Amino acid sequence: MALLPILTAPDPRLKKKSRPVETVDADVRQLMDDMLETMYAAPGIGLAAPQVGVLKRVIVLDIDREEVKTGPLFMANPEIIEASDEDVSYEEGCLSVPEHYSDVVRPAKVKVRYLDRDGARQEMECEGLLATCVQHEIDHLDGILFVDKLSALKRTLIRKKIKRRAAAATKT
Ligand code: K1U
Ligand code: ZN
Repeated sequence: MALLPILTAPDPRLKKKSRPVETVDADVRQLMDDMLETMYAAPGIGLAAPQVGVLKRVIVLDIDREEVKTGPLFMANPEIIEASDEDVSYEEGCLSVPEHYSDVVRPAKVKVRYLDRDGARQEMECEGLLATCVQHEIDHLDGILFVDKLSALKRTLIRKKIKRRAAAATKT
């Protein structure tokens, strides 16, 4: 397994749409394993392939909170096939937008269809933090960051901070 570098905004690869995986073969399984190790090391509770510069529709998650412990989840070509009318607001973070946290409103429950690490078709009902996290990761596959879902004012403030930090990093 290998630790992969995590891209941070404003890297243009984070804004691209990822391609579906044709089959879950040994290369895809290796990518999933490397992403899981990278996510644990970060540390984080989810990671999408574009965050490590790979434009494939692959995500990994592992939620370990008092109320829910999922263990490692590997999903290729995840798609939301049902979403609740009820919404919830959750304070989200993102490994590609470090040190910024903001409340994002999303459907409270979703049903996700995906291929697992063995290439078998699965469906999973998600709620709570798992529902929030799986939607956040699927957004990454469509080039959407959580900051894109905030009010224009909040988004502008965060983008200014990101640009200032990127400019400072090039001077050092
Ligand atoms: O996609 C990502 O960048 C990962 C992100 C997932 C996420 C977190 C919260 C709400 C929605 C999506 C993270 O994992 S940020 C780090 C984080 O939440 C965390 C880190 C250590 C322990 C517990 C949580
Ligand atoms: Zn993220």
